[in-house]
Amino acid sequence: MPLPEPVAPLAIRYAPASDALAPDVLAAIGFGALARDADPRRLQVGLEACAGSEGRVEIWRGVGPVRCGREGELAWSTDGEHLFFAIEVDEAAHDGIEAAAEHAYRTICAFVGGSATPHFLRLWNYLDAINVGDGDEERYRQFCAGRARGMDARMHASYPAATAIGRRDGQRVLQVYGLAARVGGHAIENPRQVSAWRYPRQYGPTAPTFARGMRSADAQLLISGTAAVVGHASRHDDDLAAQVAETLENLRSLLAQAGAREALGARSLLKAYVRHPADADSVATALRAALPALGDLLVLAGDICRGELLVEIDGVHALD
Ligand code: 3EB
Repeated sequence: MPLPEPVAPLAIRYAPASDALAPDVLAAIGFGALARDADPRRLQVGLEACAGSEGRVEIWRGVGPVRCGREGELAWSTDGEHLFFAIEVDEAAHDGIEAAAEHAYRTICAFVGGSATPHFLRLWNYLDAINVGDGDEERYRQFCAGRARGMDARMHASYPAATAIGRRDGQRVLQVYGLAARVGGHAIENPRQVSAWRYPRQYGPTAPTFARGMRSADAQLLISGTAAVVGHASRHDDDLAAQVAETLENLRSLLAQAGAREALGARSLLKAYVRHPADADSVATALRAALPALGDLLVLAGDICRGELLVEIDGVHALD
């Protein structure tokens, strides 16, 4: 069988906000109060940007002219190789976060699975008050249960990379957006970490269903939200600097597993989520010191899905 032809890469960068989007832009993701834009390519994630990231926008540029639109609740755009999709689901209309997550994933799986770009690579999930609720009633755990129920068999066969982060805007609206492609990627697990879908019962009745990373056909490593979790256990409770250092070890291990030729640095873009906005500057300083050549960094205030975790990092790294 011939190998799939190489695909020109999706270009991701963090840029100052701009009014008009160029015709090859697939997505423009801003941060701040939830707002719906007339352009389906624009999404506003309800997290506060900090440590110099204020006003910046994550821009995805496709490899040619982009078509975009809305279908039902979904916003989408495609260049024929890549698909951006986004959905915002009102929890009240679905009797809570669990059913809202199920609905979001069912809707996404139906749309993407029926498109010319049916291969999921990466998903981002943002929900209000992620740590509210005790034990198995915690909203993150309910989200995990609904997400898993809404996933179709193809997604259960190979989980995409993902991030799940808590907002504090009091808006009970689940935001899910993601990237799919015409050509499938290759999921990567982290040898330092138990695969999330194999987490033991103590973390909830339904394990989180995501891969630690995804190598796309255009040779990018899409890095899932990564925190100071080793094996399945959280490390360095309440020690910010040690959590950052442990998270960097996890990222290095993931890159090695993905066969990255270069270390984290000039070919990497990272997004750091900090539980306490007051930690934003020290996390940015620590990351810049550890990775002086880093391509770019965004720091956002957001809650991590385990109460003891203070910081989580996701991003993208060019592999070739
Ligand atoms: C962890 O390692 C930290 O539920 O989609 C990271 C990335 C985390 C994605 C998700 C959760 C998710 O378990 C939490």
